[in-house]
Order: sequence, then C-alpha cells, then structure tokens
Amino acid sequence: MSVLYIGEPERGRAWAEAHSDLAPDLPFEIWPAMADPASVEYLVVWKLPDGLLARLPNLKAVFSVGAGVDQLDLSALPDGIPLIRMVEPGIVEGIVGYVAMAVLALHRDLLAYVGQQRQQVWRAHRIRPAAQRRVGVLGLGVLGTAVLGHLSPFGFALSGWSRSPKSIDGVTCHSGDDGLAAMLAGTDILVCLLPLTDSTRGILSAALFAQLPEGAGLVNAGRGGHLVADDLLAALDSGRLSAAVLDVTDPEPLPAGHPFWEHPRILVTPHVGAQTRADTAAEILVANIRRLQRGVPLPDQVDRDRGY
Ligand code: NDP
Ligand code: OXD
Repeated sequence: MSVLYIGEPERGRAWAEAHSDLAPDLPFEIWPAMADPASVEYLVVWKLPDGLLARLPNLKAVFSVGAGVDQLDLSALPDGIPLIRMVEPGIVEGIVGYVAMAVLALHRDLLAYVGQQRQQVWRAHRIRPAAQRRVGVLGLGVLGTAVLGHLSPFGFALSGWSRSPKSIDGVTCHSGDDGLAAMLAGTDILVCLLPLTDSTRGILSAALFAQLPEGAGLVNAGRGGHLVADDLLAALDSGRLSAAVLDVTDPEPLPAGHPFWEHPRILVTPHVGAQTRADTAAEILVANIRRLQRGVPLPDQVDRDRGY
C-alpha cells in the first residue's frame, strides 16, 4: 500500500517529509519513482501522465494537489474511484490575501499610479469611500465565502453569486441566471472564484461585461479559461472596464508577446493566488486516507457530473 505523488518534485519532497511524520506506515513516492505499481492505492496529482491509470490495478482514490480539478480529465478516471480536491488552510489564506490585495489595488487606483510613476506624474485621483464601492464575487464556495468574510471589515458593499441559493451575513447573495444579472448591475469590482466547468468556461465575456456599470474593475483568481481575452481587451479599450488583475491565464505561462503583458491597465501574476502548503495538505491527505480506510464519507469529494 503506497501513495504516489505526481507534481512539482520540490514540492513533492516537502509533502513527503510532512507525510512520513504523520503516516510512517504508508510509503510516499514521488513520480516517476514507483517501486511497484500494484502497491499504489492513493494518487496525489496535479496532471495525470497518459496511460498511468491503466497501470495501477489497486488504485482506491485520486486526490488533487489543488482546490481545482479542471486540469484533470474527469472522464478518464475509473468509475467508483473517488476524486477529492484539496481544501486546506494554506490555499484559503493565500486566496484571501491575494483577492484583498487585488480589490484594494483596484479600489485605490493602484494601476493608474504605477503608470503615473513611470512617467513621473504627481496627480491624485478622487478617493471613493469603500461603502460606495460594490464588490461582487462569482462563486460562494470555500474560497468565495472566505474572501467575502475578509473583505467585510473594509466596509465595501458585498454581494455574491452561486449556483444554489445561499445566505451569508452581510452579503447580498444571488443565484441562477436572473441572480447573475441583478448582481452584475450593482458591481463595481467583480471577482471570479468559480471552478472551471462546461457551464463557467468563457463566462467573463463581452456579454457579461456589458451588464457591469461603466468603468468596473475585474479580478480573475479562478482559471484562465473563464476569461475571453479579446473581450477583456475590447472592454478596457472602450472604457466599459477600467482595469483588471489576473492571477490566471489561458494558456499558462502567458506566452511572450501576449497583449496582457504590456497592457497598462492589466496586472498579471503567475498563478500565485495560492499555493498548496505541504504541511497542512499532508495532514488533510492522511486524515482523508484514514477516513477511506474506515469507510467514512469524505469531505470535498468532487461531483464528476457537476465538474467541481
Ligand atoms: P467550491 O467548490 O468550494 O465553490 C465553487 C462555487 O462556485 C460554489 O459556490 C458553486 O455554487 C459556484 N458555482 C459553480 N458552478 C457554478 C455555476 N455554473 N453558476 C454559478 N455558480 C457556480 O470551490 P472553491 O471556492 O474551493 O474554489 C473555487 C476555484 O478557485 C477553484 O475551482 C479554482 O479554479 C480556483 N482556485 C484558484 C487558485 C489560484 O491560485 N488562483 C487557488 C485555488 C483555487 P454552489 O455553492 O451552488 O455549488
Ligand atoms: C488550486 C490552484 O486549484 O492552485 O489549488 O489553482
């Protein structure tokens, strides 16, 4: 019985170290090392190498290294093998900090000041009170809800959108298509924290931007596939959007020469909103493996039909 980790090797070594303290009985290997494919019961993976699953006859569960699972082909996973995504405090802390930084940067015109500094221009923009800035979050899951909780002390008017109806203190919650239109009409800074699925791919498009107030800002910390790049560029050119902070792009890395690199009103970061923390993730992995071994239901299991 063993765990096979497939991801960035350096991070794998940090997982292995934390794992060996917690579960010395359960060998932890880092791909491409694999002493005996028949002994691999648990896969911890970012992307799956082609043909690997067919070589693992005793696989019991697949764990995503990250919170998202869109990087995996869900239809290729054998029926009856649970897929569990990673929900751990390091990811939550990372995204909360990143989105707070991005929302405040847009709220306080940081991109405009960076441009002005390059040109040695000393010019103040009017400070808008936070209570007059409406922040809307697409996705009210683990991350969207945590972000809203941490934005609350700044005094923004907060709203959020999810598939099923929700109720969160201090947040106007919307759901469904009508709910999306209602939220967008009253959103000055839109944050995307949706999973990438067939229903959310390309959601950040001209049709959506047209429903935002003129000059709204955008933060995409979900996935690059949520955004239609040309529609963003057109919306920035026309003034429909004022600025965008993008942690994720399609493809990643962003290719040399892509218009996002040089755009004065786009801030790009290289998918660093959050990084799974090896020590806390290893604890959660081991706890979940123990649950599986006892036959206890698992939290954060992915519903393959929904895609998240
Ligand atoms: P959750 O599964 O906890 O939450 C997803 C939310 O999105 C839920 O509220 C869900 O609605 C909503 N949703 C899904 N599909 C739709 C839809 N079609 N229409 C409306 N709402 C929808 O995910 P997390 O909060 O943990 O993570 C969200 C995403 O953040 C990840 O999938 C990943 O892509 C991204 N991420 C990015 C990171 C980065 O470094 N930039 C790091 C970690 C994650 P409902 O509640 O009704 O199910
Ligand atoms: C994740 C990510 O999904 O890092 O965890 O994007």
